[in-house]
This record gives sequence, C-alpha cells and structure tokens, in this order.
Amino acid sequence: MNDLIKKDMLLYSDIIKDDHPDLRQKSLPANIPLSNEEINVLKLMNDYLWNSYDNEIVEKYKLRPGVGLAAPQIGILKKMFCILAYDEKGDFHNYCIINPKIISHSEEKTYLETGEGCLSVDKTINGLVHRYRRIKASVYLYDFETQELISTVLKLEGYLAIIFQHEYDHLYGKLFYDRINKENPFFIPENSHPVIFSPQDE
Ligand code: UDB
Ligand code: ZN
Repeated sequence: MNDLIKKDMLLYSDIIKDDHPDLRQKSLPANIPLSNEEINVLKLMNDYLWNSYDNEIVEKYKLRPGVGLAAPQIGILKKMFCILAYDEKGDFHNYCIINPKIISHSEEKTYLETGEGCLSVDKTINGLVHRYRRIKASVYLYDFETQELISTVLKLEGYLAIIFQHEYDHLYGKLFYDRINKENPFFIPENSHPVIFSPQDE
C-alpha cells in the first residue's frame, strides 16, 4: 500500500494537505473482508483520533486533535474513515466506516455556526457549509474489539451527520470549502438550521 503501514502511530505530518492531488481523487472500495493492510490503516486512523483526546500525547507529538479522519488524508485512496466525537447531546460516538453509501437524506439542512475546518487545510476559511440534517447510509462497520465487520444502515443527524458528510466528501475528492457559497459565504438557506450544542454539565 505504502510506507504508512510500517508505522505504529500517525503524526499530524502524515496528514496530506489540500495542495496534494490525492485529496482530489475518488477513492476505491475497500476489500470485503478487509485485508490486513486495510485493518492496519483503520487502526492508525482511529488511534490518531483517540490520541487527540489525550493532552499529554497531543503535546508530546504536536498532534492537531480531530473528530474524523479519512484514508485519502493519509494518501490511501480507499473508502474508509473513522469518526470519534461527542454529539450535541454529549453522547460519545466512535465509528470505523468502510464503503459507505448515502441512501437517503432529509431536505432540511444543518451547519456549524463556526464553519468547518479540516485536518488537511492549514488556513482558516470563513463561510458556512450546509449539509443534510439527517442521513441514512449503508456501511460496513469494523469493530477492533471483536474484529468483526458488520454490514448495517447508519442513521445519523445533526453534528454526527455533518462529520459523516465531511469525511464522505473526502472519498470523492471534495473539500469543505468547495461547498461554501462564493457570492455570500454566510448565506443561510431557509431550510438550514445550526447545530446547537447543549451545555456540558460537570
Ligand atoms: C476536525 N475539529 O477534526 F463543533 F467539540 C476539526 C478540525 C479540523 C478543526 C481539527 C472539529 O471540528 N472539532 C470540534 C468541532 C466542534 C465541537 C468540538 C470539536 N475535522 C476533521 C477532518 O478534517 N476530517 O477530515 C473537521 C470537521 C469539520 C466538520 C466535520 C469535521
Ligand atoms: Zn477533512
């Protein structure tokens, strides 16, 4: 696949930036069942996200913490990504997603009031990204504990749906700023509503 599979930890410097042509390519489906190399890649990506939550590791290795990471971002053009995030209700989610296909979505849209960023984009880009508020996707999920690959239909909404669509876009060579309205970056369609994060209680 490439030299990455010899690594046991991803660094921020392993994440390719938006001047790299791989980020504009369409990824290929992963093998079912997954090859050992594909499992290694998923593990590297998922560990990067887990390490993002450990301040000591973040400081030591100068990681840029992330909530999602797609294989093309480390130069592997396969339809695989991981998500690790708390949703707007405070519930924790961790998914390793393989060969996703969005099968239906709401007409209603949603967006992050702060806009989006990307681990593959160094500069701040102002503007809103409106995405489907609810999506249904057929996917394979890989479970590292049981080493099981299960075929299922994921139903996501709000923040999780935004992350899913951002990562899904990476599999098709699309970047978040492609979706910002060029004439009016802060335009809000009447059917789009912001994600509201409920306050964290201590
Ligand atoms: C991120 N993190 O990981 F609203 F608790 C971004 C970066 C690029 C800013 C690191 C992020 O959005 N964190 C966040 C946002 C909140 C609340 C909170 C944490 N990504 C992942 C990425 O680039 N994957 O390819 C970008 C996100 C923008 C929208 C979804 C993914
Ligand atoms: Zn991204």
